[in-house]
Amino acid sequence: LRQRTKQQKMAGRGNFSNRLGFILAAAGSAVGLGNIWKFPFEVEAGGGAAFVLIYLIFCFLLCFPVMVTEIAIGRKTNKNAVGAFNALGYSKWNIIGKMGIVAGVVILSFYNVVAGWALGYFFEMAQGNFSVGKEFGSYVSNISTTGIYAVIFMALTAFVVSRGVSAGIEKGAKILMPTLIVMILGLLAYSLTLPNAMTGVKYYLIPEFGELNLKTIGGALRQSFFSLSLGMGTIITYGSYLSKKENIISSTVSVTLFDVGIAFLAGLMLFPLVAYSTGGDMSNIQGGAGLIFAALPSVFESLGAGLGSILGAFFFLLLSFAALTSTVSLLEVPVSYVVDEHKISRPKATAITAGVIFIAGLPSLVGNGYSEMFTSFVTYIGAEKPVGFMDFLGHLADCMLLLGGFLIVTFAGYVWKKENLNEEIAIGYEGYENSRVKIFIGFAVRYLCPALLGILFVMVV
Ligand code: VAL
Repeated sequence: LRQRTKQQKMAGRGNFSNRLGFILAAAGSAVGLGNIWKFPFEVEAGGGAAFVLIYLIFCFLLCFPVMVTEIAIGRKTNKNAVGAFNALGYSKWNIIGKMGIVAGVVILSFYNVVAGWALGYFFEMAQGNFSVGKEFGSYVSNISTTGIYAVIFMALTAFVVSRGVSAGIEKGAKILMPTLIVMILGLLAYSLTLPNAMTGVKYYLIPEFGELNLKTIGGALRQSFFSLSLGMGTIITYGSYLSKKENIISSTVSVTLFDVGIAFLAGLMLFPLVAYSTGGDMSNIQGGAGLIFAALPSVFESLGAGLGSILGAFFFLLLSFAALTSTVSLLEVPVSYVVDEHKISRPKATAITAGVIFIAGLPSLVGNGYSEMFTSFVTYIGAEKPVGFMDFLGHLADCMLLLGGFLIVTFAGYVWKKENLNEEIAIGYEGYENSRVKIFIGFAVRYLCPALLGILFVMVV
């Protein structure tokens, strides 16, 4: 009998135990390096609040219907990103799922490297070694250190995923997400008390509409898809573990608000810290990827060795937690595919996929100064200098996410048909039939999203 239960357990795909479990896991996927590391410097480059405004519009107008569709397709079929399209009877369209898996794998390959830096910085800060910021370039090119942290991070991710949906992913999110919120709020409250904090807040929030152009609008669109984990198979997969009792619309609203809220708070926490360390002079702050890894350590140093070390360690631990719930969701996409389609046990599938993705991440690992070839990998037409392998993959993935988003709404609107989509959403949502949101979703998947995403895709990639 015990043998049989074990077999049944292996065949079963698992489920989130309740709505909160799903929301925390999906929000855990969404909230990640994208929010705390990328969002603030995108805002800074894109004209402050003007960028935030466009970003919010994209999240609620374009990403919202995409997320609803992804969850509905996953839940309807209880299948992985590829199997879902087969189960609906449209196996030709499973190309959307395949592209999602590839995008998820590509992202995880380099994301894990950056997550490893965050973990490494945690230990550096804890030891009071603030010089890593100034030596950021040599830190990331030293692959014997960054390589070890990348291995550790992938192993942690694999550990959570191998435990399954409720005992691994959900449990992890239930511990890490509340901790993350408390940490962000604590650090935010502290940073707002520092001298020149308001200069930082103003710098962050006063809109400069002059800085809005096609490039920054494209940046906002890419950021919204990346941050909400759309087009990478994750939300379809997590949706497949969601119970029929739950309301897809309100779950999507919660996840979106969670993601947008954390990104916003991360910026609000960061810029006062930066303003404090520069004495309120914001004319010369370092943007880009270095905003956190290169600039923050000296911010913490300026708070004094004891306090700086505690707060610095605290910050990079927070960043590592945020990254972990995201890497877990990214690894779950191929694992769920391998478990469903190839009937391999979850622990084995996890070990194999994590190993392969780690190896795929090696060019990103060495492409930050160690290997000349991968550090200056390609020069885009019209660009001044070459970008590294990691940036190249980031760009490639962004294109895939937008294309995936475009294709999935088009699929739902014209192939699977909005009636079927609505039928799935109505389960778990009393009164959906006569609601305005139903009219919006129908309009969005047929006209709004395909048209806008199609146009923007051509304009910004
Ligand atoms: N959405 C996450 C992030 O913003 C990952 C999964 C890309 O970091």
